[in-house]
Amino acid sequence: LEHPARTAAADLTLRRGAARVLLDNWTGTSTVPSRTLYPHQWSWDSAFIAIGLRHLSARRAQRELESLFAAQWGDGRVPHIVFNSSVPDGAYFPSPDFWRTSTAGREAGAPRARETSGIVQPPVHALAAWLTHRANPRESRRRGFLPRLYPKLVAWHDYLLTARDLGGGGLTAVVHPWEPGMDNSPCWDASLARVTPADPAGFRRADLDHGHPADRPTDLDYGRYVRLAVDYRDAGYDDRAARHPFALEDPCVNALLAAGERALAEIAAYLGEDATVHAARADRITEALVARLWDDEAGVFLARDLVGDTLVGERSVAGLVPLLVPGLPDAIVDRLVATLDSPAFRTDRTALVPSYDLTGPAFDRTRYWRGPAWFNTAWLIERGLRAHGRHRHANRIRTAILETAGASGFAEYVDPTTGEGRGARAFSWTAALTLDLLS
Ligand code: 9WN
Repeated sequence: LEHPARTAAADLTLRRGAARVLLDNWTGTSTVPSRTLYPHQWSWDSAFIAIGLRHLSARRAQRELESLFAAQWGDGRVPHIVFNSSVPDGAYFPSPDFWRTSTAGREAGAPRARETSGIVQPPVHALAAWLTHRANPRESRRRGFLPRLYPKLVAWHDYLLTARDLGGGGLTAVVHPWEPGMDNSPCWDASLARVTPADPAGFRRADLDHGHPADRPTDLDYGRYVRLAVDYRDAGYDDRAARHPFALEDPCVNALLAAGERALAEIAAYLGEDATVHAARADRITEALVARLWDDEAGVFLARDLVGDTLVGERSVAGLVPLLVPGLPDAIVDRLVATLDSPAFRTDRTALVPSYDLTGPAFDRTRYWRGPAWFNTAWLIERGLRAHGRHRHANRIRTAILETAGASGFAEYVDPTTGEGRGARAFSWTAALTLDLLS
């Protein structure tokens, strides 16, 4: 009744296709985002994947998160990639011999027996853990899932809110464009312009073996990504010692942290631990998000560049994701919904939200995070709209996710003006979040 355009038969076919992707991409302990482009374990991918996988196998979904947290560092950080040692070095760049975390990250508590990256990704994990638990509380209890994971989730959030509160305003900062998970967003352009790119002769991009150059970041972007990562590595991944020429507060990352603290409050209450500390933290992050990143004129949250202490005047999907945060002031929710409905973020072709302002100067309909619509951000916004009672808007996005995921073969992202798939196919979080919306 809610979605008259879709039939039960279409949903069943879609569910089977999504399940197939997740089964094919499972390695035995975790799920690769893509067999071709991303043959290791990624941090926020694993969280989204668990959210879908819980409907197929609660046990696998738990293991997805457990395998990621098994590579957590002593200082609490959860690395953005956990490398699979059986995959050849040349299959993905940058590989373990670039990050060298088991040696360079020793002071910061990097695992000695595993290779990982040294940077982080958005904290979707507490939410994923709570949703995974709720999918099958008996299996969760039997395996002691939450009692084992809870202290690790707390240490992870502690890292983000202490070592990474570089602005001192109660928000967490990203120090590399790979950290917010939206690598080449126009929001980073001005900050990245200050970074001297590394010599392109010093590295080889494996992504171009599988991805079309027009759909991927440029060589100049990569030169800067490499420079920032090498400098961080050479500072021992120590946030006090590192210079951090690139340091920003991102609204999507901080919204996920606030939502994550709400999830931790639920987990703590369930375990009989003190839930009030998490609820208070969620309130504080929400207040800081509004005070430091809300721009009423732009109608979205903006990133704050901590080097110049200025808001970045580019509107991206990251600025709409705070819809996910419970307790956001009503006036801001109204304004965000109006922005979603405006020509900047709404197309006739697909209700999937573009990653960047359709009317903005840097808009590019195929290039990765500079315009294409992604399924994870659409899912987060759908969830946020629903939580704020905006069911009509939420339904429109839900239908678009289902239609576009199926039609594109579970694409990594799509051209928002045509709905055409771009990037990898059989992409795990696209399949996982489709499955979640169907369940
Ligand atoms: C770098 C795995 C990851 C996602 C990111 C997405 C892309 C990597 C890359 O793929 O980034 O981390 O090589 O381009 O931008 O959000 O987690 O799916």
